[in-house]
Formats: sequence, structure tokens, C-alpha cells
Amino acid sequence: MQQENQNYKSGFISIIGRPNVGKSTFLNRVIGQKIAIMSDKPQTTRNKIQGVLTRTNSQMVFIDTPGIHKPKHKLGEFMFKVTKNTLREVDIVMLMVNAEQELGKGDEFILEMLEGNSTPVFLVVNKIDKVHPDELAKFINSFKDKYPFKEIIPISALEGNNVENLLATIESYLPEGPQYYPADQVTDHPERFIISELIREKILHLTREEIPHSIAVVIDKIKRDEENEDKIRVQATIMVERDSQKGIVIGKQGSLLKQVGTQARKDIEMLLGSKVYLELWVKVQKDWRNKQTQLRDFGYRE
Ligand code: GDP
Ligand code: K
Ligand code: MG
Repeated sequence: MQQENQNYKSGFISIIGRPNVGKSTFLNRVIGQKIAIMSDKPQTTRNKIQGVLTRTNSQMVFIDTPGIHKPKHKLGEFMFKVTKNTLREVDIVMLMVNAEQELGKGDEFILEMLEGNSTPVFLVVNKIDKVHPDELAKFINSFKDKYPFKEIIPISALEGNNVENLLATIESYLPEGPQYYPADQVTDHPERFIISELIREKILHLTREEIPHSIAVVIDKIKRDEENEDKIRVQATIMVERDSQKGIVIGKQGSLLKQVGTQARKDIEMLLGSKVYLELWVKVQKDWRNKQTQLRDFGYRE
């Protein structure tokens, strides 16, 4: 621990941006696979610590902030409120955009949400490996008057270009502070939460986000298989709101659910370091988002 070090810096960084801009890719690059799991911590809100990067002179705690979209229901409103507050409390907001994508409604919504917030906001322009430098300059110009960004930093999260510069810049903005987490701890996600997010992510990608926020994945069971000691059995229920959504998630003759299962299983095996049997169920639970009692069941608390 380096708590005694006067010059040590630390702080919380919230990464926001539209889906598929590269937020997870960035985190995977900087945090790597060193994901150490702490289990049995109850999940209280969806503002989760996604990763902790401990360097010689600093510790950066990256937070996931969901709810960056117009709220359409109670859960949405709740997440929106949590997010707005979080963005005030963190030390840096990283707004990530895709250099190939023009400014869109989603970005405008996020920028409105940031209005009146005194937290420094970095515009991180990702996927620069995909665009010509002239295009990049035009792209940056289209964004730069939309918000008083403290920094505009182009990167390629995939190839690593300029990522070190981004980290050094983040470091320069962080206040002096303690090492909040031990150096070998890179996330405080309970396993269940990560597993449910992994499954959810596969569904969103494979359905091309046709059913974005109306699904929840509940992990029913994680236990060692009785017959096969070297395997872990994971049972999860995918909650959807309508029969039509159930159809989408299952796919023709179960094809989509099968793909979700295969892809998620591979990730879960990496995460748990063990072979995994993954059983997925799909359940229609009408209007679950508006039921406060159920919000509690799913781990959302006010
Ligand atoms: P998220 O939804 O913001 O977390 O986005 P992901 O990290 O899941 O990335 C979405 C897609 O963009 C994936 O296919 C990534 O491989 C790809 N991607 C992310 N960063 C880059 C990048 O810097 N360059 C390129 N070419 N692709 C990227
Ligand atoms: K996402
Ligand atoms: Mg992601």
C-alpha cells in the first residue's frame, strides 16, 4: 500500500458513451485479464466498479454508469438519476465516441445530461485506426463546440494507439489521494453480476439491440457439478417483458439462444478458470420494470 506517499493520486473515472463505441474494449486493454473476483458482495446499484488500474503513482477506478438514454419507465428514471449523480461525484468523465460515427441523438442526450456538471469531461475519440487523419480532424471539429471538453484525445482502444497518453492525462487530473483498493484487486464485481452482464451483453450484440433495456439476466445458481467435479454449473434466467421478445431471444429453433449460450460460456469459463455448463431459460415477466418490489429483487435499490 502506498497511502503514505504524499504525491500519490487516485480517483474515480466514469466512462460513458453510446453502445459499441468501444468502452469495454478500452477497459479490457487497460485492465487486462487480471480480473480478480471478490464474491458474495451484495449488489446495491448498477453503478459498478468496472476495473481498477493501479500504477506506480496513481490508482484509477473506472465506473460503469448505465442509464445514459432517455428514461421511458421507472427503472430508466431511477438509473438516469443515479447516473446523473454519479457523474457529479466522479473525478473525470470520459465521453467516448466512435470516430466513424457522426454526432447523434444519443450523444446529444448525453451532452445535455452533462450540462451544469463541473466534473472535467474528456472527449475520447475512439477507433482512429478506422479513419483518415483529415476525417478525424473534421470529426473533432464537429464535436468540439458542443461542450466545454477539458481534453480531446483520439485513441484506438483496439490497437492501443495513444492509450498511454490518455492514461497519463487522466493521471494528471486526479487529485492526491490514497490507494483505495489493493494493487492486485482489479474489480469488485461479484461473480454473479459479471456473469449476468456477460450474458446480457451477448444477447444485446446478437439481437443487434432490438431489445435493449427490457431484459435482465438473473443468475439462479452457480455450483460445482455433482457428477463432474471439474465443471461448474451455471443456471440463468433471461427476463423479457413480452412474448415477442422471448421469440427474438430464443430465435429460430433456439438458434439465437444457443449462440448466446456458446459465446457467454466461453467468457464465463475464462472468468472462473473452469469448464462450465451453462443453462439458459427465458421467462416473460410482464412490465417488470415498473414494479418497485421486483426492482429490489433484481438488485436495484434507492
Ligand atoms: P461498448 O459497447 O462501448 O462497450 O463497445 P465494445 O468495446 O463492445 O466495442 C464494440 C465493437 O467495436 C467491438 O467489435 C470492438 O472490437 C470494436 N472496437 C472497439 N474499439 C475499437 C477500435 O479502437 N478500433 C476498431 N477498429 N474497433 C474497435
Ligand atoms: K454497452
Ligand atoms: Mg460494453
